[in-house]
Amino acid sequence: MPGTTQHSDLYPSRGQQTARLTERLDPVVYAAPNSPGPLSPAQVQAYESNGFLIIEDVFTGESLQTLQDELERLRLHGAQTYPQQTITELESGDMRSMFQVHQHSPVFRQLAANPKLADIARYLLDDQVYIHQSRVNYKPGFRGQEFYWHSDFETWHVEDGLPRMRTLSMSIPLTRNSENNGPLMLIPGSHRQYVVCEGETPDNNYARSLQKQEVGVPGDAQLSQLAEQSCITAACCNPGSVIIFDCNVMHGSNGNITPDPRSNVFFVYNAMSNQPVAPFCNQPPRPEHLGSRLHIEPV
Ligand code: 6CS
Ligand code: FE
Repeated sequence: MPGTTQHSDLYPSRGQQTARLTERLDPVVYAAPNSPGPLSPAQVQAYESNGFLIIEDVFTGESLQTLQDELERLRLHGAQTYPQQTITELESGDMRSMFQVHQHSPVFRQLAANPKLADIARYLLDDQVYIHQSRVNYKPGFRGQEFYWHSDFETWHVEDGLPRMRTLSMSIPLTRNSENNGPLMLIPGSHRQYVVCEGETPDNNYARSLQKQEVGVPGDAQLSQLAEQSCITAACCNPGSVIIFDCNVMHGSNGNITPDPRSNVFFVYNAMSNQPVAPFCNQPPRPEHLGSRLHIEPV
């Protein structure tokens, strides 16, 4: 039962912990070796060793236009209807993120369940999947702020109570993600190590962390270690491509001072067998729109 029993913490972080790298205890690809599925063996191999995979131009033409129209509709009208789910930029007040789009946007709800995406998630996690979190990140032009380096799993484990690494994200660019407008940057291979972070989780941390994350981010020494082991990669791609990344890969993105927004829609697929328990910090769980606990239905 979520929130009622104590569960052993396989990935302690924050609180009394000191910053360090530890080993990942969970598989990356849960599918049986060489089992047939929606990805080629080379794609599975690339995902397993890098912790991410980019599939170019999955959505094009009219289907892409529908997604781009929905992005704009939510940007213009979403904040009035869904104020709780709307995150603005700290300084400019522009729209930064809109959460829970798989619940309140029919277009994005359909996209999350599209077999082109969901079949890959089911294959890699070897389970039925549901959406733990969804959001649009607008990364507006001129004054869009960065997302500092982090592992998503660290936050979803500590603040939301996801017990194991059996979770992945799909980010679908809806504008061109270029080298200039703050594309997602990843450290290949970093998903094999868990970065233990320092610091207490403040009350209502999410109210601040979604504008500027300061807790649950790697120390300078740990980030340097990871970056020395491989080469930071920028996921530059066309709108309609799909960036699939493991829940524990180290990633972040720079600010956007170009006139062109870098806008992506983002779904977090979690294995049905990995549903949240009580958070691994002394805080109540975050609200439903940041991490599903009540609405857990296989897509
Ligand atoms: O809070 C979350 O769920 C996500 N957002 C941020 C800024 N960091 C952790 C995680 O990716
Ligand atoms: Fe992230």
